[in-house]
Amino acid sequence: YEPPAFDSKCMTLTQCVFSEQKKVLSVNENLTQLLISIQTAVKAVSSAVQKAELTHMYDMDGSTNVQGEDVKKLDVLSNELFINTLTSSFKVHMMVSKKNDSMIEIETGKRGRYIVCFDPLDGSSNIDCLMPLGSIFGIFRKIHITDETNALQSGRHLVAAGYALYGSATMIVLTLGKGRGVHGFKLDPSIGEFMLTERNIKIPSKGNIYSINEGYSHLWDRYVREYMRRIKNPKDGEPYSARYVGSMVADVHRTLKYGGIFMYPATKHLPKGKLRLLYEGNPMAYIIEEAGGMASNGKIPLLDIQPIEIHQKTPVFLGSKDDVNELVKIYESF
Ligand code: P6P
Repeated sequence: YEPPAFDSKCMTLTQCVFSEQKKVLSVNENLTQLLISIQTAVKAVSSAVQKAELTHMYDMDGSTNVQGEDVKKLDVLSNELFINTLTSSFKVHMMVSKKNDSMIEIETGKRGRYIVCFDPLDGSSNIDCLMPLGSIFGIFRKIHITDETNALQSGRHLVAAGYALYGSATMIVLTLGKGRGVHGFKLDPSIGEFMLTERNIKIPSKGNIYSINEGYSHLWDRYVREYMRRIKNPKDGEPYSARYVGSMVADVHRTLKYGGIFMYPATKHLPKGKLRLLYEGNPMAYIIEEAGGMASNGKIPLLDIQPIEIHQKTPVFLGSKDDVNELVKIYESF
């Protein structure tokens, strides 16, 4: 079954998702309501981020989160906005948030059929210096009675994934998978709608930008060091350029648009890497693969990993297919 191409005549994110749902009548997917709630959360977070300094939301709230990081007030607000809007959609059975130690149950009367794994405000260490921030989400259908296993589905079972980028504009990049492409929607604050601005985004098959925190180069595995040596001192062609914001959504969005490779490898002090599989690695991998790219933990595709713990970490190598493939081949040769 080849789903029809994305309906580019539609204008808003909600109209586009609704028209997509109408096409795939065989599966009574009802993501529209759920994605409306996510849009509401993103609009509210965007507003809070824009006004953070004016509303004294920059400073810490004095606690540390499950990741052991200092919690900023904006972190707390963003998490509550996502939890409350998703709960009030009546479409969510259970959630996993980066900011909550355990999974978030929904009261029985408000439960729906979807599982949402999200990072409500990624890159929050960059809040005070006005670097771009993001939100990341992945959506599964509920499959098991026992809740924990519902969240521990491999990325291949995602039914939708997306991110919001709070930068010079607020944007949602979304895919419903299954060949229906990756699409970009920019928030028009004057009407409060996300408008389709980039249809069927495809990542270049090869790029010339690498994105990694080189401060940890002495802690990388040999295959990563060898890959970096080759792209910085190529036998032929120009060396790659370095770009690293330190905010995953910003670094991945640039990689999606321009090509190249984003890497957060395992290091000696973080043997499983830093990024989390459920709400950072998998949603981004789902988007990148749908855009024609590749996402790996160095050995296997991220989407093939069978999760065993909701906050488990994974090394992340994603971007242009040729670039990620070259890294994986070096891993295999060691
Ligand atoms: P490092 C931000 O804190 C984050 O979780 C991701 O958004 C980003 O890619 C990564 O950590 C940056 O980590 O160790 O380079 O500062």
